[in-house]
Amino acid sequence: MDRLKSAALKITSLEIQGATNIAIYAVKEFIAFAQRHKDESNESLWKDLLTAEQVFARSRSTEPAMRNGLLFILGKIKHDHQQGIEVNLAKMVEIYGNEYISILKASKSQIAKYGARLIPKNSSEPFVVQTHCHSSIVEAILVEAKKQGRQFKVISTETRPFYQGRITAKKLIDHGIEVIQVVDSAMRWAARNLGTDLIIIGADAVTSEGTVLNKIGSRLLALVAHEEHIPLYVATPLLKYNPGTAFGNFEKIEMRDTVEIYKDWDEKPEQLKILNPAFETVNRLYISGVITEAGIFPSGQVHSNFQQVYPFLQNAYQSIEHEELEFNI
Ligand code: RUB
Repeated sequence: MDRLKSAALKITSLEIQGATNIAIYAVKEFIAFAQRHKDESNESLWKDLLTAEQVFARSRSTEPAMRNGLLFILGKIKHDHQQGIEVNLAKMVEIYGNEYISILKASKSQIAKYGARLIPKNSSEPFVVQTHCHSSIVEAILVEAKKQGRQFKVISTETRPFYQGRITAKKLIDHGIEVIQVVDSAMRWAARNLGTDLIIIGADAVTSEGTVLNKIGSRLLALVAHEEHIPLYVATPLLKYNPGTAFGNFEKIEMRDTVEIYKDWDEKPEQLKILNPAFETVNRLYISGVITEAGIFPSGQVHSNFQQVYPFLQNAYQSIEHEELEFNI
């Protein structure tokens, strides 16, 4: 369990960042945990898997793609058990874990293809795409568009306090894409003065009402998009959907340690209160569409598309919720 806890700490500390990377990393560590398990009995491993799931779920809130991954594995195993299929538990964690990772990776490639089409092939004016933070899915769209020969440049925000915008800038420049970086508070100025044509952001979570949760500053960018009449798209696999929101559960917004903000400020007054919310909500009214593996549509349709594409996950969530004592997830 100690190795699993240090893996979870890498998520908490942002050594592993971005919802998709976090989900893939957590699932791989979950598989490794099952394989390291000394006790041969399925009962004891099952109990420890439930604890391991909780360790990851608490490593960062606002990460349904990670939680859905663990639910996918546990739900499939439970389903097999109910069908009377007796299995080697560690092996099944590996099989279902790898299946989830494959689904997530395939979604990313599909989204990259759909999203790239939003950037015109032969634009007479230089096309400008603006983004915020670092989203590996947005990055995949832009890299795909570049591969297809589409001409554009990118405006990226620094994204304080962790400067994930630098990851975006570095990765895009490595692919030969022109990037202009601005401080977060210049996002409106940049949209207006640098001629932003399209805004694409990632997502950490999507609710049943079509609200998107993403890095703090995303709502601000959405308001800029609204004011400047710029289309704003959210690039997200359906697996970021939190099925619990359809039953009245809230997706929590992670509040991070305030030291991340003032660590290099020696003269911070003792009495000063600092807050460090990691994410914020973007109302569906500000979203032109979500770019998903099932196509591009309004964010309010994520719930029904999730049910259609991943009925197993929707059912697993419901059955597990009703059997909390037996399967406390
Ligand atoms: C990252 C962030 C990203 C989403 C989507 O925040 O908000 O936009 O996680 O990422 P943090 P992806 O750096 O705090 O994790 O598209 O890679 O899933």
